[in-house]
Amino acid sequence: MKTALITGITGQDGAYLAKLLLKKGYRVVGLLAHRSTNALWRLSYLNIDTEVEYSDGDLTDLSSLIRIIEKIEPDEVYNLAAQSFVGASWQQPILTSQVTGMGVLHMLEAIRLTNPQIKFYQASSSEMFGLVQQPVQSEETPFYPRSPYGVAKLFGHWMTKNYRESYNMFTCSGILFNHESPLRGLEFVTRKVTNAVARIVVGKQNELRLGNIDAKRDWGYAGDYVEAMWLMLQQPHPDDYVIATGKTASVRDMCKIAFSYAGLNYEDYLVIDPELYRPAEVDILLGNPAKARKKLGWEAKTSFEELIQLMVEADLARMKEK
Ligand code: NAP
Ligand code: F7E
Repeated sequence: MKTALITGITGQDGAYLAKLLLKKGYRVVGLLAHRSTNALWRLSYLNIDTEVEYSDGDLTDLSSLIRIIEKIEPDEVYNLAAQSFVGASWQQPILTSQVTGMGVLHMLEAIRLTNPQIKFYQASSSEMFGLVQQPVQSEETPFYPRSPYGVAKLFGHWMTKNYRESYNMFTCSGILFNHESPLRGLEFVTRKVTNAVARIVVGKQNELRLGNIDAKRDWGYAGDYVEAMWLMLQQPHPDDYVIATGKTASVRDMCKIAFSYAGLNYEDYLVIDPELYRPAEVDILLGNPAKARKKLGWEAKTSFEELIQLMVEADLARMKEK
């Protein structure tokens, strides 16, 4: 039986990845940073909260990472923990750099010092492309991050590559484009919209305030994307891969679809709030997943429309349960 350590186990991807690895027969241990009282809600939603083991630690505390790795002896480490909300990275640039950037180095060092044979996955991001240097972004596209979050991710990305080249360690970076689900945090735009639709339907809300609705993203389903993380660590050689759908849509398109599932017109509820604009925006992202398709046999299975429907339905169901 293989053991996997997942950091960010309480986040969206941590929950879906844990479910996938448990299904594959792994022993799954989650790094638990203990920040909220209801930290395990996503794992409970997927009915796996009691199947995962937990170990207390924090990505900013190298000693906690070394202690955990020595104790649980993982075969694979999936580093998903981060301050992952781009908007907050302007409010907390130093914290974001410490967790999302330096945290990666802490984990790489913890592995190098304990057992450099451990395979390592780093959650890199399309935010590293930022002000895009090519209309379609692949593994070869130059980076130009536009937020403290994107800059921090780029540090982690290059460290992951550097440890592969310096120490011959099995380290992989997945450059994942936006991926969403019913387990997405409420601060991100897709879930903010689908949750608002459900609240409007039951009369708990009568407007939705958004920022730049002309921004475009390559949006996929998180359940599909965690498969790619696992596949990367099963290859004969470590490498970096873009994971995307190859399609892009605007926030406006997404609103239109989400409201229409509930028989509503988004224009009747939307209020543009200049306060929600970001100091520097990533206007458009569009990924080319050809390498992942060819080398990993991976492709996105869920369409954008299916994804938004799934999210609206889940939020409507939650609203009815209350
Ligand atoms: P998420 O839902 O925000 O989860 C982030 C996780 O990191 C949470 O479990 C959080 O724990 C944990 N965390 C934060 N600070 C920590 C610290 N100092 N020590 C240990 N754990 C800490 O993010 P996600 O959407 O699942 O994304 C997973 C990873 O992929 C992140 O690294 C993100 O930046 C990256 N990524 C995401 C996307 C996307 O579209 N979702 C795309 C590209 C890359 P608490 O619950 O206790 O706060
Ligand atoms: O914003 C615009 C906003 O916060 C998407 C993270 O998972 O994906 C995510 O980062 C777009 C932006 O995601 C609101 O300006 C308009 O253009 O949902 P988001 P993100 O910034 O793309 C990448 C790949 C990651 O790695 C990150 O961890 O939507 N937008 N109005 C808004 N966004 C938010 N959040 N809220 C609004 O009211």
